[in-house]
Amino acid sequence: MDTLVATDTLLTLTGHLPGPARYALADLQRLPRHELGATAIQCFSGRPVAELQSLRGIRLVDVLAHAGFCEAPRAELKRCVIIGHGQDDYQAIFSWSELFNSPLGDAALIVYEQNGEPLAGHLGPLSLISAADRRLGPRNLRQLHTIEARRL
Ligand SMILES: Nc1nc2c(c(=O)[nH]1)N[C@H]1C(S)=C(S)[C@@H](COP(=O)(O)O)O[C@H]1N2
Ligand SMILES: [Mo]
Repeated sequence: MDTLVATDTLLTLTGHLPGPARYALADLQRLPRHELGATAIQCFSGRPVAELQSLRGIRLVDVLAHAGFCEAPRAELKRCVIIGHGQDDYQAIFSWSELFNSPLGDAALIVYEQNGEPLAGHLGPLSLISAADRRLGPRNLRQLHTIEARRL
């Protein structure tokens, strides 16, 4: 694992990992970038929340791999859930299987830019999105600060 910049931490990875890992924006931007085009965010109720032109970030699987999560035996990984925590204690929850063994994982992103701009105000500086979900509201977590790998 690369040496990480501990100051200006925007994201912490904790839980079932070789050790906690802290990421500043510059650390995240060194991971492979992933972009989404026009994206409609709706609540599970169908209420429109936002129409975005573009999003830019990194895949959740890439940051988990970077932090050493995938080094655990697969029997343990299969029992893990990945929880994104927001500042307001809202949580977005994924399983190892959907992230690492389904197409859904390709589109589960930690976002640092929307419409070409850093995430402003109550949205950021980081958010999560699971762009292959039917309705994107529930796992479009604002103000993401921690990713927890929890073994059940
Ligand atoms: N941090 C955080 N992110 C969140 C939520 C929340 O309560 N807290 N609600 C989610 C849900 S279910 C929806 S539909 C949208 C709602 O966005 P809005 O509050 O801008 O309408 O944010 C999503 N992201
Ligand atoms: Mo929602």
